Order: sequence, then C-alpha cells, then structure tokens
Amino acid sequence: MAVTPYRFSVGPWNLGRGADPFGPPVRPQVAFADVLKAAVKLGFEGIQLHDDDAVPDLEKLTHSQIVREAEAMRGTLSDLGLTAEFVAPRLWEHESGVDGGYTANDPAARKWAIERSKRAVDIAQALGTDLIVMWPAREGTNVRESKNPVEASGQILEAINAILGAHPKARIAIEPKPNEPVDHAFVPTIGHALALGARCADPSRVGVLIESAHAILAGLDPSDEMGFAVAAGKLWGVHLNDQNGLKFDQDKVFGAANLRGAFDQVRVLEAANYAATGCFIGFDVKAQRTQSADAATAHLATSKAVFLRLVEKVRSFPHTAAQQCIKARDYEALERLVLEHLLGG
Ligand code: XUL
Ligand code: MN
Repeated sequence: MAVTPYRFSVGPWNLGRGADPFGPPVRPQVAFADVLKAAVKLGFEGIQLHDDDAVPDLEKLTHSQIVREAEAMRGTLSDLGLTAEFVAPRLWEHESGVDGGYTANDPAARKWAIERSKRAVDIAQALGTDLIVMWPAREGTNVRESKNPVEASGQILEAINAILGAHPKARIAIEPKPNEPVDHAFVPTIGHALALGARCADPSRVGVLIESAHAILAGLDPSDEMGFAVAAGKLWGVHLNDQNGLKFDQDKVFGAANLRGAFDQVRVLEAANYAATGCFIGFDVKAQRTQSADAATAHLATSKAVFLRLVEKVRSFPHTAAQQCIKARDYEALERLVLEHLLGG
C-alpha cells in the first residue's frame, strides 16, 4: 500500500528579524515575496498566515477591499504551487487588543476582536481554506484579579460561536499556550481547548493545533497531548519545535532540546496516520539571533530533516522486541531498546 507523504507548512514569522525583548532586529525584514520563495525552495507546500500577513493594513480597508486582496494573495500563492493552510486573527499586536481581545475588560475592544476574527474568516475563504487558528495570546491575566475566569470562558465561547457563524464551513483549530505574553492564559492546554470546543454551537467544527513548546511550557508531554487530540479526532494541525524546560517560548529546532521527545511525537503522528488526514506538519521555529540573514532558513531545513529522519526511526523501530519487553513488564529492557535504537545501535 502506498504511503501518503507528509506535507509541510511554515509561517512568515518563522523567518524573523532576530529581535528579542533585549535588543533590536539584527537582520533585515524578509520581504513577503522572498518568504514564499524560501518556502518553495525548502520544500514547503503550505503557508500559514496571520490575517494581516495575507492582507497588510487590513484595518484601513473596506470589507470588499479585504476580500479582493485576499483573492489576489491566493493567486500569488498558487502561482508558486503553495496553499494557504490557515488564517489566524492577529489580535495581540493591535492597540485594541492590549488587554486581550475576546476577554478584554473594555466591551468596545471585545466587539473589535470578534469583528476582526470574522474578517479573518472572509480572508480564509478567499484564500481557499476553511481553517482559522485561534491562538488566544492575551486572553488571560497578568494580575489575577483583573478578570473573572468564569466570564472569560463564556466570552471565548462567544467568540468561537461568532467565528463559526461567519461561514458554514469555517473550522477553528485552537492553539493553546499556558503563558507568554500573559502570566496565566485562560486556555492553557489541549484539554481546555477541547472542553471549550465541546460546549460551542457546532463542536464538529472545533479542533486543535498543538505546538510542542506550548505543551512543554504547561509541564506536559507534547506526544501525550497529541495522542489525546488524536483520540478525539481533533488533531488538525501541529507546530513542531522544541523547548528547553520552563523558560520563555524558545521555538527551537524540532528535536534540538529533546530528541527522544521529538521521536515520541513523530511516533504518535505515524500511528495516527496523520499524513493521510491531509493536515500539514507545521514548524513554528525561529532562527537564532546570532544567525546571519543569508543562513536564517537553516532552522527550517534542519527541523524538516530531523522530522524525516525520525519518521524513518519510527518505521524501523523493533516493534516485536518492544512488545516482548512490554509483555514481560521489563521496562528497563524497553528503555534500553529505545535508547539503542535512537543511538543507531
Ligand atoms: C505563539 C505562536 C504563534 C501562533 C500563530 O507562541 O505559536 O506563532 O502559532 O500565531
Ligand atoms: Mn505556534
């Protein structure tokens, strides 16, 4: 039986300027046309877009201008053989989203956030994708007493329903993250995302996108988070990367901090036959600040190469020997088997 090949995707924010909270950009802005060229050259088929990546300055445009620009973007992508994977409303960079969008304390800001999210649905439709990624960036608190968590859950639910109501085919993949830029996020894990999805107007249209680093920041194992979502039929996207413990969101090369953890994620994706679902393998990785502009795509090439090497490692895993260890409850022998296999023994 033919094996479905994996399809890979990337976002323009993965070719960043090397700025961090302690220093300004160290590389020139990569022009959008060059982002697309780099993606093609690296063998990516999918492009992940924030709403204003697809339609710059959208706040200044009318609804029909927004749709026209998104349609033009679809043409640009398809000329290069690229497909839009999803659109994510970028609420966290706009002044109206300073206190979060859907859970802002100012009702005008909440209204703005919902309207902007509905525009993202229009953009997605014009780009030929039904998928909206909801990363609830500032939907949380830095000062716990500043918002009411019960009300906040209802407000996020209201936003989910508004997005679903904007188009009958619109689907939402919630991308949870426990912290950063806020101290405590209201949707910190896959369990929270799926529970919210189950309460919405059409649960069949709400799933999740799992980022490895976000799960690790929540103190969880990304492969188990993936397994939980797969069991519910809700794993609609991944942002594979890596993270060295409980720090800022590092967006390291996939496998760079914990190669075995990366192997375990690929193991779950392989067992789920994820490639056959048609969903993309996305990488949310950032080039190191020290990297010069001409080599600032190496992190993407390495992540993809590591992923493909790990697919081979999963496929060549000695399953029968592993089963014997499990049957004998000899988990020390299983540990050795896994480590020897990863070491190439
Ligand atoms: C933030 C994050 C975002 C989303 C898309 O940590 O992962 O890049 O993936 O907005
Ligand atoms: Mn991400």
